[in-house]
Amino acid sequence: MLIQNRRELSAADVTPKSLWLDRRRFLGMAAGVAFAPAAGGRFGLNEAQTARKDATSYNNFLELGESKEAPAENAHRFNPRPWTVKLGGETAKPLTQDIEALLKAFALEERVYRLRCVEAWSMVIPWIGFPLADLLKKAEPTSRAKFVEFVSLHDSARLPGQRNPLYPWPYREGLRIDEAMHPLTLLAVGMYGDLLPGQNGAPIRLVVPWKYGFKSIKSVVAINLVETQPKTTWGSMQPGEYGFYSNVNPAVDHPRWSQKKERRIGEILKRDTLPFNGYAEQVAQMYAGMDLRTNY
Ligand SMILES: Nc1nc2c(c(=O)[nH]1)N[C@H]1C(S)=C(S)[C@@H](COP(=O)(O)O)O[C@H]1N2
Ligand SMILES: [Mo]
Repeated sequence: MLIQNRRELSAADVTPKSLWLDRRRFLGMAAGVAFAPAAGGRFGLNEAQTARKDATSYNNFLELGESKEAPAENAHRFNPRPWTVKLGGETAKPLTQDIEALLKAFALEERVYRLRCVEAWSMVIPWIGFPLADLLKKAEPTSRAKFVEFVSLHDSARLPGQRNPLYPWPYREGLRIDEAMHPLTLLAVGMYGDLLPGQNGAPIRLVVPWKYGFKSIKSVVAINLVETQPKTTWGSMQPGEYGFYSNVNPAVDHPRWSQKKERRIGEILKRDTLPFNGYAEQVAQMYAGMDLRTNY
C-alpha cells in the first residue's frame, strides 16, 4: 500500500529542478551579502533602488520583442536551461562550463549599479554576480588578447524575436581587454536577491555600469578573447549612432537626441546624466589621452 509522504512542499518541489538547482545556496548567499554592512562599500550606491517591478517589466531585449513590455510578456517562452558558456579564442585554457557549475565556481556578491540606457532613461538595480575578470583569468588570456567579444544565444525556438529578419542575430557586443578586466565589470546571474528573470538576460548577462545599456549583453553563451576590435550588433547596424566605446557621456549628444539628462524609471523629473554614469573616479583613467568625442 502506498503511503503518502506528508512533508510540506518546499520550493524545490514546485519549481523545475533544472531551473532551480542549488537555489537555496544562491538565495542564502545573496541575502547574506545584501544585508552585510560592507555591501555599500567599494561598489555600492547610496541611491534609491528602482522598484523590482519596473526593472522587470520595462526592458530592452530584442530577442523577446521590440517594445519595452514585450520581453516580460514573452519571457515564459524562454527557458534558460540547459545552458553552457564557452570561453575561447586567445586563451591558454579555453573552457566550456555548464551554468550550474558556473554558479558554484565563483563567489557571488550583490552590487547596486546604475544602468543608463542610450534612450535617456536609467535604473538602479541590485545585481548578483561575479567580476568578469574572475572568469577570464581562469582561461588564462594570451598576450594577443586585446579585446573580448560576447555572443548571446542564437535559437529562435527559445528567443522568438530572432525571427525578426531586421537584426543580424545573434546579438554581439565587445569590450577592450582592460575594460573587461576592470573590477566594476560584472557577470550577473541574479537581481533583487533572486535568479535573473528571462527578460533581464537569464541565466547570465554582462553589466558594464559606466557604458550605455546596450553594451550590457544578455543571455551570453560565448565569450571570445580576440586580437582585433570585434563587430557589435549596433555598431554594424548604425555605426554613426553607436560607437564601440559608448561610455556614458552627457557632453556627446546622440545624433538624434541629447544625452545631458535622463529619466530614472519611476521618477518624473529628469536628472543630469553623469560622465561615465557616475563611475568616472573608477574608470576615467582607462581613457586618458583618448578623444571621447571621436571614440564615443
Ligand atoms: N542580447 C541582448 N542583450 C541586450 C539587449 C538586447 O536587445 N539583446 N538590449 C540592451 C539594452 S539596449 C539595454 S538598455 C539593456 C537593458 O537591460 P535590462 O532590461 O535588464 O534593464 O540590455 C542590453 N542587452
Ligand atoms: Mo539601451
